[in-house]
Amino acid sequence: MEKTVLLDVIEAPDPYLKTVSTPVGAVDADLRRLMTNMAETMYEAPGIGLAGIQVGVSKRLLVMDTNWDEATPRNPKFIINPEIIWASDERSVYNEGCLSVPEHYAEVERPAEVTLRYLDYNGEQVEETLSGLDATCVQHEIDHLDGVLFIDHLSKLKRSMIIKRLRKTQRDSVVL
Ligand code: GNR
Ligand code: NI
Repeated sequence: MEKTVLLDVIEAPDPYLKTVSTPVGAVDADLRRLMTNMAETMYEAPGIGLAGIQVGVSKRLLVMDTNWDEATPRNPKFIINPEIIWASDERSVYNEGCLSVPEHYAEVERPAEVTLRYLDYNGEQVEETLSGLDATCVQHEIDHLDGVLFIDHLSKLKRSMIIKRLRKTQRDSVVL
């Protein structure tokens, strides 16, 4: 087993985060190594999900694990080329955060349940219905694959306030 590598997470307003990611061609050893490194980066952050584009890879893949804590073993879900094939009319609201929008949180409304079709870690096709935080998280991640951040679901005023604060934090953290 090779050593895992922690990846740098790109932060807004970096325009790279607006990239629409392209489908993965083959689920091979290189892709699995990338996904393992993404999972390690997610757990270290810590976060409950991570999309390729956040670590500079514009491919349609994400990792998530909404259940883990110190007492629960890690059980990352690897999701490649996801498609939402059904979404509930029922909505749910969650106070979302994002590793690419550090220290900012806001309520976002999304379908409460979604059915997905995707390829797993082994390249096998899976269909499954997610609800609760899993449904919220996977929709947040699929948004990343389409170049969309949770702040894009907010009013223009709230979004621009957050962007302004992010720019200030980034300016203040530059070491001269
Ligand atoms: O760690 C994360 N928490 C979170 C909380 C509510 C809704 C979505 C998320 S995903 C986020 C990690 C991240 O930025 N994934 O892209
Ligand atoms: Ni995010």
